[in-house]
Amino acid sequence: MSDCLFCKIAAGEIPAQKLYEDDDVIAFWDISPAAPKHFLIVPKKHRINLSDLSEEDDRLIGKMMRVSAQVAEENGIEKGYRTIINNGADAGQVIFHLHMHVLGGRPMGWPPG
Ligand code: IU
Repeated sequence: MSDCLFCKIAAGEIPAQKLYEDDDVIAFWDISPAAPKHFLIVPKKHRINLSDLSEEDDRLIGKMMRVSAQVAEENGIEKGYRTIINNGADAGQVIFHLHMHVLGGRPMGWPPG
């Protein structure tokens, strides 16, 4: 999508502090971190959120999960990190391109706000 910020980051048109990239996904530090370590896992394909997925995306979601663990380990938070996907405005989604938050480096409360 031409006016989507995360599509532009995925295409390398807008810079980000990249942590991982392959043909399907990109991971980069969140610009406004909510924890000492906070990065995003973003599929390169434009999908709005989980509600926008079809069966053909199953492999992609699996990769997002696996890469989140890999990047968490590479950045020293493998002992405890939280993954969050905000789906829809009521859940706090502000960027309407699917992304998974990965947060670590501090104790996490429950339930989340
Ligand atoms: P949300 O789940 O849509 O609420 O999360 C969007 C995130 O994208 C949020 O944590 C922002 O800080 C983050 N972000 C970013 O990393 N880089 C940007 O240029 C912009 C937002 I705009």
